[in-house]
Parts: sequence; structure tokens; C-alpha cells
Amino acid sequence: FLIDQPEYSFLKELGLERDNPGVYSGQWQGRGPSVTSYDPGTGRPIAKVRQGNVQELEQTIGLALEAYKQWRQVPAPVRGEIVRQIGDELRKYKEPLGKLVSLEVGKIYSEGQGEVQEFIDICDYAVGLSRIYSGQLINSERADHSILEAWRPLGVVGVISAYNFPNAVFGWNAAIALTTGNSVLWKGAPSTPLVSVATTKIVADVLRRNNLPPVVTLCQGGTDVGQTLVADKRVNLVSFTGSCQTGRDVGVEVQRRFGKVILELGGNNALIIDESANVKMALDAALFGCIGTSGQRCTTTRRIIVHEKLHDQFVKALVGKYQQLIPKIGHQLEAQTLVGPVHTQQNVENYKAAIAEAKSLGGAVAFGGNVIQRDGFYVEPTVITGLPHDASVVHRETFAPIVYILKAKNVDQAIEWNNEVEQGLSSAIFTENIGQAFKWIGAKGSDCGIVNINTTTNGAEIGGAFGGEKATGGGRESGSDAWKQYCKRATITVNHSGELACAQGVVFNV
Ligand code: UN1
Repeated sequence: FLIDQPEYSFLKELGLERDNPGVYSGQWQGRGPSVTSYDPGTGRPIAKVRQGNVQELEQTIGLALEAYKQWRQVPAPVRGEIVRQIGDELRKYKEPLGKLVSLEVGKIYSEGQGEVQEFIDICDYAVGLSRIYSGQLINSERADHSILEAWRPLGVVGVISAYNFPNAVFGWNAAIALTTGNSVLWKGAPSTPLVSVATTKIVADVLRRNNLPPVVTLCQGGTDVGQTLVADKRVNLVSFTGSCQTGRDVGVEVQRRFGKVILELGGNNALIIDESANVKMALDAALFGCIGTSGQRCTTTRRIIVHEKLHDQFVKALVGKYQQLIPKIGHQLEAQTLVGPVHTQQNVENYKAAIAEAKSLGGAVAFGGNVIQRDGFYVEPTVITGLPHDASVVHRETFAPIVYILKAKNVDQAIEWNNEVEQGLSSAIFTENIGQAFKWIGAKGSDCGIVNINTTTNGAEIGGAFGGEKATGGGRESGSDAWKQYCKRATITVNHSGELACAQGVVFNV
């Protein structure tokens, strides 16, 4: 196990051991099946986590509910102060925690650090929010009546996160859910259990120091634990990040019991290059968009739709950039690496299948296309041209560094193709033409939740609402007014007239 080796002592700094309990509800336990966490960059085992079973999950939900009942009585700015302390603690552990994110997911060092930074940022945001989130006073049609609107916590918020952002996605949800008065029950991905455990330890320490009940709980587990969490009525909101297929089932199941749901599902994000584009900048955006996190962000650029006049020149320049990356493929924790491994062997298989399908449909591999033979899960970043815009493989999200380049006649056609896929997460246009830019952000423009101009499809900041339309699930997390989803709204009519009066002029007296 890597944890036994001196150069991995940062794992011990995070309180991890060779065998870790994966359930936290005030104390640590774990009576379900054990999982081993592997370094995708070498295939070597890092450490083990004993997951929870269904019974432990059910107990944890009960404890989360009890914790909520105390927490909702704490004034919001005081809750914000706790979140501030969580942010400060994350600042202290940013380096080892970011390194663990990098090691366990396979993303490069700077992206691992960036992910923890995203959690810190949302804590800062939530501290401010705790002082300013508020309802409103609405004019009543009746004399001496007032209508108030207030936002109340929901109760227990269940967070099911994916392997590609094992820290930040929990962070977005937890910081906002805690600030608005909820308790949080987290189930991280089974293949990134060490990040779940290490992150929860950091949070639990803050709670313990403040003599608070476990308003953050964790139950690592497999499908049985996930399904039970989704079906349990005591979990008032389920925030799920994952595939469209699983997300649809989660949505239906939660709706069946009239629970609330936030779905952050797949993306099939396009970058449009208009003929007026600043091509140099667009190339850099394409590089980070397609290859960052080895193509495993839900916001990864999967399609580049290029104006026909620029197409050939763009493909050539992009391939040139990809070539420069070859010496920078390597282990995620090595300083010069820009392209780390993909997360698992399954991702390698999906990569191979997508490339085979692309070729069989007439696509040409302009760059890459091969699995790299070395320990760990490495594939070549890949550029595919010549496919029809509506080819099955182009319409599917493959979590790998593969991009399809499509040639469009004009921006109108590019927008049509941008919108024709079932997913609707992120999108971007590169243009210097103000008319095209405003068309893009208008009603006839991109139908995605994220509609960028002259920047990448990925790498959103926490200040905006994050999420997408259509098969991406419609949920919004992080900034703007996404906090409202973690609340129930009370509409309160107060009569201070001393007489009863019906609205709409209705007379009902005897
Ligand atoms: C994800 O891939 O699930 O916008 C989230 C981004 C990041 C979040 C990605 N801030 O790429």
C-alpha cells in the first residue's frame, strides 16, 4: 500500500490509515464491504476503506435528522461562522488534500489543488450568504395586510457525488446546505473513498471543536446504499452528480416520494469557432477544455464546431498543440505532467469503444487514438475529424480525452448542432462579432445552462449557478440563487387590519 511508503506521508497528515472506516455519524465505523483505492497513474493500491451497509446508512439518516433539529435553531450567521471555519481548515490542508484528490482521481497536481480551492471559495461565498440571504415583503391587495416570503431549511440533504470531482461537488452542496440550516449526508463515489474520508475528517473536526452534533455525515457504499438513500423519505433533497442514465432513475425515485432533487448529469459540450474568432485564444481554450482532467469533467469540450473557412487551419494548429503535449503525459503527481491517466480501466475501455465506433462511422483520427502501454490507465488525447454532426458517437458523452471536430457553414448551423444533442450543460463560442455573440446568448442561441463567450466550456467559477438543461437534469448548484433549492419557501399573509377580508373581493359573511 502506498500509504506505508515515506513519500506518501501526506496521507497520514490527513488522518488516513491503511484501513479506514467509511461511515461517519459522530463516530467512525463501517461494517459493509471493504474497497481498495488505487492510484490510476500506476495501478498500485493506496489504502482501504470499509464502506457502510444499508443498516448503517439508515442509522446515519436518523442521526442526520436529529442533528438537523438542533442546527436549524442556530442563527444563520452563526452557521456561516462554522462554514468559515471549515473553509479555514481546508486552507490549512489544501496541499495534502489536493494531492490526495490528484492521486486518487488521476487529475494533475494543479487541478487537485484547484478542486480544494473551489471548496474554499464556496465556503467564503456561503459565509457572506449567511448574512444576506433573505425573503421579501410583497404588496398585498388587501388593506393592512402584508405578504412575506421566508426561506426555511429542508432537513436532511443527501449528496451523491462522482469520482471526477470528489471534493468540490460535496463542497458546493455542503457549504450552501449547511448555511441554509440543513444537515448533510454524503455518499462519495466508491472509487474515491479516501477523499470522502479525509474531507469528512476535516469537517468533523470543526464540528467537534464547536460542540455541534454531526450536521455532516458520511456513508460510503455501493449501489445498495445509494438506492436506499434515494428512496428514504427522511432525505428531503437528493443532490446527485453522475450519468444521465442513473440520474433519470434517481429523479423518478425521489419524485415518487415527493422529495426534492438536484440533478447534475452528463454534458456534451461544444466550442464554436466563428470566422471572426481570436484563433490563438480559441486554441488554448480547446486544449484545456478537451484535455484538462483527461477529458473527465462534465464540462469537458467534446465537440468543436469550426467555421468552414477556418476548419483545416484550426485542425492543423490544434494537432500541433497536441503534439507538444506528448512529453507532458505522465503520472498525475509529477511536476511537468499536464495529461494524467484516466480514472479506471473501464474508462480506457470506453475510450477504445468510442474510437472504434468513430472510425467505423467514417471518422478520421487526426491525432492520438491509442492506449498508452505503461502501468496505470493512460490514453492518448485524441482529435477526430470528418464525422457527421449527428453521428451516434458524437451525440454520446464518453468520459475520455476525445474531441470531435465538425465543420459548419456558419454560426446559425453551429448553434443548431450545439443544441441538437440531448445534454445541455456547457457551451462556448469564440467570436469577435457582437451580433453573433448576442445571438448566442439570446433565445435563439445556446440551450445550455452555461453559455460562454471567448472562454472555455469547463472551469466555471463558484459565483454563478452551475448546471444544465435537458438530459443534464436541470439542477443548479453553487452560486447565484442556487441556495433556494436547499430551502422550502413559506408564503406568509399577515392580516393586521383587525377585520377578516377575503382576497379577490369575495364576500362570505353571514
Ligand atoms: C464536474 O465535472 O462534475 O466547471 C464539475 C468546471 C468545474 C466543475 C466541474 N468547476 O469544470
